Amino acid sequence: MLNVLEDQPVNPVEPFLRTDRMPHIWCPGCGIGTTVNSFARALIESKADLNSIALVSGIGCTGRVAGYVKLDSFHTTHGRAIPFATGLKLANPKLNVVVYSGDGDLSAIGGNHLIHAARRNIDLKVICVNNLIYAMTGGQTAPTTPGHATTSTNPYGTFEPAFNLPHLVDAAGAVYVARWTTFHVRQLSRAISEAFAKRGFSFIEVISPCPTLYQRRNKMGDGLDTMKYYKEKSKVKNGAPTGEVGLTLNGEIAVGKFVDRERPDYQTLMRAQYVESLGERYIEVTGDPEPEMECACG
Ligand SMILES: Cc1ncc(C[n+]2csc(CCOP(=O)(O)OP(=O)(O)O)c2C)c(N)n1
Ligand code: SF4
Ligand SMILES: [Mg+2]
Repeated sequence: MLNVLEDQPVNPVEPFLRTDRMPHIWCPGCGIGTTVNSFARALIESKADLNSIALVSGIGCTGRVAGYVKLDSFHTTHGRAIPFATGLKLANPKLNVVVYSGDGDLSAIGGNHLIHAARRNIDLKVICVNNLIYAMTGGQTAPTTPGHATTSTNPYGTFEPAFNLPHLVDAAGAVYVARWTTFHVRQLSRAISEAFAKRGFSFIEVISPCPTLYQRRNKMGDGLDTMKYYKEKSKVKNGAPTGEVGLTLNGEIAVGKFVDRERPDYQTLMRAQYVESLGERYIEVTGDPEPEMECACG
């Protein structure tokens, strides 16, 4: 007899998820789950060794990703995903460390860590889900909110100049910088695979809808309306100067790979410096387990 449940095809992304944690907390039409789908597909395409990956999130709706992926994952404090990830990478250089967090977590409270990790060229792959607000806490204005947008803290419209995140991390020294939207699922997967193949600080911004707060307050419709909006407004501009890709309330969304360059990463520079200064006295941190110590007491 046909067992309908057992004969259901398994979604290729399912093995990468902690399905026991479902249903997830994200609202209908939210873009965060779409980004996780692209991330899982990038893991499949890049044939990444899942045991070598650690994923670190901060706090926010996006920060919940750490709880849903079936990887070694860490849900850290607000704004501290990058320093936590930096510690992981330094202690175990063989790890592929992914930071997966929101625009507020990474560029507001965590903004200082973001620019210094880019400057130092720490080997991290940062995926920033940019829904243009602090969603989890009620849709407050973030450093990424475009001028004139309405938020819970600016009900008459924002007037602060917003961060252009690709420009910020480019200027600070990131070696790979791309932006896609949740409409561009394949391009996003490819960008994540490329970041996995790159050594140094990679930053992928994903413009993503928050239909519950940002889209609703700005009369932009639901999740599907936003997909149509992204399709209509996006323009692929690979290699565009990042100073020219800032976002506005209803203007063009420049997407593409903006930066792809080579620069020695933090650990390469650290090793060279210590070898020069200490010679044979330098003992490299490998992340391998310490050899068993013999007990002096016999
Ligand atoms: C130290 C501290 N300050 C403030 C908060 C409240 N808080 C939680 S999430 C968040 C904003 C998250 O925004 P974002 O990173 O953009 O994530 P989103 O929810 O939009 O995905 C804030 C301010 C907190 N948890 N800890
Ligand atoms: S509040 Fe916004 S960002 Fe958070 S889960 Fe709902 S739609 Fe997504
Ligand atoms: Mg946000």
